[in-house]
Amino acid sequence: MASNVSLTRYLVEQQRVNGLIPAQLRLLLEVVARSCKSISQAVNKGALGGVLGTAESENVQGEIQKKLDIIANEVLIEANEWGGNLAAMASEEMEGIYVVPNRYPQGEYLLLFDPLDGSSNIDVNVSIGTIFSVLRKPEGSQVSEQDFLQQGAKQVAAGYCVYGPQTTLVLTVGNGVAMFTLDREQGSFVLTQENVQVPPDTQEFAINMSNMRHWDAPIKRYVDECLAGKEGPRGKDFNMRWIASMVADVHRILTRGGIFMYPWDKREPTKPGKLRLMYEANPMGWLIEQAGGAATNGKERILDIQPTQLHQRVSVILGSKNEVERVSSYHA
Ligand code: AHM
Ligand code: MG
Repeated sequence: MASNVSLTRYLVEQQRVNGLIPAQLRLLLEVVARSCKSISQAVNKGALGGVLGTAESENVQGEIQKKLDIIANEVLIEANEWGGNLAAMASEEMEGIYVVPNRYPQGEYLLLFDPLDGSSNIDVNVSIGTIFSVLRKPEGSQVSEQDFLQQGAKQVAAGYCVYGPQTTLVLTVGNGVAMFTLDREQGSFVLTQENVQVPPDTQEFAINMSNMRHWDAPIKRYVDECLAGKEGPRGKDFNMRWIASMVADVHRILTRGGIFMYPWDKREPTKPGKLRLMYEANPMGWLIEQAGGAATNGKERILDIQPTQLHQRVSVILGSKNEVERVSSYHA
C-alpha cells in the first residue's frame, strides 16, 4: 500500500523523532538514494542508452566488467564525493579505497558498495541492483583502508536498490527494514512497506544447483533433504528459485521468506565463497536480521566476522531463521 511518506520524510523522522541517525548520515543516505535513481534511469534505457555489453576492463577480482558496472560506480562516486558527509568510499569495482579529494570537506562516514550487483543479468533484462553499507570512520587522522575493516555489526546504515519491474530501495538504520518504491512521475522514493518481517519457516530455497558436485557435506545434506520433499526427512515439499542477482533473491526472501545460500565450494578451495563480505554479505545480513531472519557462514554469524581484507569473500547462508539455524546445525 502506497503511503504519502517520502524517503526524505522517513529519514527526517528517524533523525528527529527516533534520534537514530545524525543529520550527516541522513544527508548521505539521501545522496545514495539519488544515485540509485540515476542508475535506475540508465538501467531502464538499456540498449537505447548504449549501456549494455562489456567494457574492456577487469575488476580487482579478475571479473570482466560490464559497461553498467562502471557507469554505476562512477555515478556513486561523483554523487557522494562532494557532499561533506564522507571520508572515503570502497567499491567492488575499485581495488583500493577512494578518499574524498582535498578540495571537498571530509565527513565522518565510510561508504561501501557493490554498484551493480547481478552483472550477469544486465544484458538479459533481469533484475539487478545496488548494495550499500555505511560505517562510521574511526577517530584519528588520515583515513585508510584499515578503517574500513570493521565487523558488519558496526554498520550504521545498510540497504540495496533493486532495479526490477519496479525500482525499490530497501533500507535499515537499525530500526527495522523499510521499503520505498520509486515514483517516476514524482521522482521520489515513497514508503511502501515498513517493519518488514521474514517468516521464520519456509519451503523455498535458493542456491546455484549447478555447483552441487562441489559442495561440502552439510550443504549437500540440507539440499538433498529439501529435494526429498514430502517423502523425505523434512516431510514437506520445497520449491526452488535462483535469480543469480543477490539483490533480487534477497528481495524475494524479505517479501515472502526463503533461504539463500552461496556456500564455500571446492572449485576454488582457498576462497571462502563467491560473495564479498564487506559490501554484499554484511549489508544483506544486517537487513535480514533486522527483519527477524538470520545470516551465517555456517559456523559464525556474518555480522561478527572480523574482516581482514576489503574484498574478502565469505560463504553466505541467510533468510528464514529456522532454516538458517538448521543449516548451521548441520555444520556443527
Ligand atoms: P556480481 O557482484 O559480480 O554481480 O556477482 C555477485 C552475484 C550475486 O548477485 C549472485 O547471487 C551470484 O553472483 C550469482 O552467481 P552465479 O552466477 O555463480 O550463480
Ligand atoms: Mg555483487
